[in-house]
Amino acid sequence: MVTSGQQTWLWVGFAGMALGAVAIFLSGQRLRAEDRHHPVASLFVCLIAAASYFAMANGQGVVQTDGRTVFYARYVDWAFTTPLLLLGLLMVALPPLVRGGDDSRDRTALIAGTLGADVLMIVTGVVAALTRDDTVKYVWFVISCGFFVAVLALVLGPVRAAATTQGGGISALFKTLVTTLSALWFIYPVLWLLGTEGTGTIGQTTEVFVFAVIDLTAKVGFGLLLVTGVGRLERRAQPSRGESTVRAAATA
Ligand code: RET
Repeated sequence: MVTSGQQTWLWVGFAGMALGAVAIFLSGQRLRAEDRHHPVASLFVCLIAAASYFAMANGQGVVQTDGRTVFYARYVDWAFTTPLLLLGLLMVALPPLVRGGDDSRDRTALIAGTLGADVLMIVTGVVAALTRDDTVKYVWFVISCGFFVAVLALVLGPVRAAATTQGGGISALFKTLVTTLSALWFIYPVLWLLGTEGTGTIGQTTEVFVFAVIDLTAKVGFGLLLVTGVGRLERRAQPSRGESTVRAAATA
């Protein structure tokens, strides 16, 4: 059951995501046209989450399994928003292509690997949340954690290596973004274990509240950090007309 206390936090989540979408859109409008691809992923992250919070606040996307309340709407949200968050990060990290087709195939493989592992992390996570048998549930949880490790390994390995080959400005922005992202993403499996999906150590209202706070930070906070970071880089790199900031900063 969704209590009225939980509903309040879900409405706060909805309002925060909707306002976040407006804020990201407006800060995106202040970027040069050549750099306005950066806010797109972050904008849709907030819009998708706003839809998910709206559903949950109205009692939708929730099921009772084994006497536990599972908000499966969260996983629908995450299945789309976590790949988009990663795409936003990759758009900053990956340098402009130089060897046309060959580079672009390598790039596509890296993106496919990162997003593929991420989607599997969420899908196996929702299966874990909906499993009644405890042993099977924790096996799914461990499988999901394995995909989480794969995402982190790709982001902190080849993606970080690509970012550091670019100018100091881009690698500094990447460092800020990747530190924020990894610190926040670690909270999700911990909260899952402590919440109703896992051990039920913390109450459901606390869980709904903490999820709303980290969701807002990981989506709106991360999006604003990315867009304002690109804006700062834009002023420093002074790209020429028609040239993106990432390209100018990489060749500076
Ligand atoms: C689950 C449970 C199973 C184990 C793991 C999980 C990881 C979830 C993550 C979610 C990130 C969500 C974000 C949402 C947007 O703001 C599915 C909780 C590893 C990392 C960043």
